[in-house]
Amino acid sequence: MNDPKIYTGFATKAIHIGQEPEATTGAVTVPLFQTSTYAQEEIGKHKGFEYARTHNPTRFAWEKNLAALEGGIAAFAFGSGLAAEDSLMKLLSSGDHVLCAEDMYGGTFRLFDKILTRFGITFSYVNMTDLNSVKSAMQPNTKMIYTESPTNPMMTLTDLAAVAEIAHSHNAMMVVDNTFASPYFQQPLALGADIVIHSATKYLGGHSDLVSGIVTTNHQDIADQLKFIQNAAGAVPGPFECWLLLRSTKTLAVRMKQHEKNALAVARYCENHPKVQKIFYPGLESHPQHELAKRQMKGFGGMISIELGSLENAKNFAKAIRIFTLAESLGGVESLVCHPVSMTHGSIPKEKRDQLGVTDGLVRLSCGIEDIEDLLADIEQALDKV
Ligand code: P1T
Repeated sequence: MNDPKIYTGFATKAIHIGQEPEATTGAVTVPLFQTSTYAQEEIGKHKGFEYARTHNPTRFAWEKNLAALEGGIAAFAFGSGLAAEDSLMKLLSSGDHVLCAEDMYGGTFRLFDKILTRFGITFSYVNMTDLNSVKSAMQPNTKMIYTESPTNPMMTLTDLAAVAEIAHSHNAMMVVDNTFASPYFQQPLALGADIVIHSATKYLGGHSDLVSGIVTTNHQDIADQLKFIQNAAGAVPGPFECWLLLRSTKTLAVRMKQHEKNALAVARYCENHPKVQKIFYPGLESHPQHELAKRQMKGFGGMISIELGSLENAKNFAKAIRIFTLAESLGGVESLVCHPVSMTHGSIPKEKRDQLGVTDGLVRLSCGIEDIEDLLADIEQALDKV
């Protein structure tokens, strides 16, 4: 029953790996080990569990599960996506350089630009779609390439295999934030990335009821260092978040299919709507990287950005929309709408935002799994008010 070889499909792995029936009682759901410490029989004699920052069976189950879904050899869970990023940056030292995608979640940029630079790590930002720019931006001390694909919020893709090759030719690590795609649609390790990071707050959690993060790798030396950092720096999640994530991952495959189905219908509707000036969704044939999306992803996900032309138009749309809730975050079963300039990307300098297309009129849609007829009717009436 516990032979991992029988778990071949994604949904089967999600439901079973790390989620084996519990040994003592046979409980089919992994128990919530809500404890900070473990009784020791005598000095130096214990069951392998000493203290819950280091050892927690519920967290171990979630880490094993996610590693299997991404094709990693191990995963390490953290208290948020940003805590995961901060901890993985501790793989680096003062004097190291990181080459980053210029289009990323605003909080990631803020962490790098406002905090980590103070520790002597340098960051530069390039257009990851231009491989020549990536190559020429590599420096002798570049230890890491860091990208998101698709990006938040412009839905730009990185050619993960090609950029991983550039990273490796410079002995640098390739890190991919896979939050938008989820492992159901994209598995960067198989394309050559060395580390995958997630804001598990999003599709992995899937119900807008937790904040968490996770990192996985397919290299033993990196896994050993991450394990050390996770324990030594201590940014671990609580066991309840891990328990919720184990519950959520069981439906990841069915949720992602429905997110994508709804997003594609919303994107096709918006693409032909006169009030929508531009649309960014890799599943549309008109997306400049649609062919790359088909090559490196198994689907296109549930996130769409639309350009409505002005702050006033964006405000009117956000005010009128009813089923989509105006809120930060994404990836939950309920549809959300976000205004990146004022909400998630405020820490990116305005000139940079303008250059990337993160304008006052840009609105980001996280398409949930409600009935598509209701979502389309809601978007129709909200666009009428624009
Ligand atoms: O919020 P947290 O769990 O700490 O994750 C940070 C993060 C990392 N990577 C990406 C791609 C993200 O989108 C995020 C968080 N993003 C939002 C809250 C948002 O609304 O875009």
